[in-house]
Amino acid sequence: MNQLQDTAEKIRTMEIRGAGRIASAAATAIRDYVKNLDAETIQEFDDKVQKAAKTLVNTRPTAVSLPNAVWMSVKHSKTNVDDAREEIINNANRFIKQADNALENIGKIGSKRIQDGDVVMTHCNSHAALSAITTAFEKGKNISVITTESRPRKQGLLNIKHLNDYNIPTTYIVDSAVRSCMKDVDKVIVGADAISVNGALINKIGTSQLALAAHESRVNLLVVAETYKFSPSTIQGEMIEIEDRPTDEVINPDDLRDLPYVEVKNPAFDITPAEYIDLIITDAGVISPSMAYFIIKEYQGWELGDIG
Ligand code: RI2
Repeated sequence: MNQLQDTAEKIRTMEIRGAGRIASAAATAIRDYVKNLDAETIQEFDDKVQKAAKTLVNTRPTAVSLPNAVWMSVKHSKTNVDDAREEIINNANRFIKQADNALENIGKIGSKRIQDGDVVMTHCNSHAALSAITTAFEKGKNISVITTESRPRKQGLLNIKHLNDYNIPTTYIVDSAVRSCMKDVDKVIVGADAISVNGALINKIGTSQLALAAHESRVNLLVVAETYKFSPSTIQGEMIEIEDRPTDEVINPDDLRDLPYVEVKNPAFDITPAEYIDLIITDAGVISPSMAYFIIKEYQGWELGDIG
């Protein structure tokens, strides 16, 4: 359990971050946990696995890739401990491989939507969005990128390092320069923490104002999302919880001393309605936001009528 707790802590503190990375790290933690799990009965085994699963799922509430990865991994149909252990290990390994393949497929598919000469704007640090961008560049498309800083955690710094390693010309801007710079942009490409059944995108705070600015300028907004980032429970009417992170990520608490009337908020994500999204690039292919239900049904096995 120590190793699993360690992974949980790293996800909570964002040492491990990015919706896809979180999911694979959680599946790995579950797999390694069950490998050496002592249990006399299947009931004891299941109880311990459920507890471990909840520890991981409770670390960050928004990225649906996390519960999807965990519940896909721990689901088993066996009645004895050794068979259940084996099934969970296989499930987790399958998920990890699927996630790796998904990034590669997204690169191949997404790169076709980027044209030679494009200036692409991106926000936060999405491995899926970067996969499409770097694959397009590797195919010989002469592109450049504008990346936001992405306050408060400044994931834009990860983008400039990654893109620089690929020799891709990149411009770094503060988040509030998004609208001002939109006149230079051919398309906006962002990742996803979750996509709900109505095709809405939940992604890093600031994505929705980027989407508004793109919409106003008639610039296409492309979302890049693996099929495991679609939220099945939204079929049942569940809302995706927006994570509120510690306010010391935004401002030094010392600066608030003697300011008793000041409150600081740090919502980590926001919601972009489907009408601002031109298409969603998944590892299964390109879809319109209105096809989110199809992905949930075909790739996660949930459908209308499953009311919980
Ligand atoms: P990939 C990140 O969340 C960003 O919001 C990013 O757009 C999204 O996950 C998807 O990232 P955070 O962990 O899975 O930085 O594409 O809060 O890497």
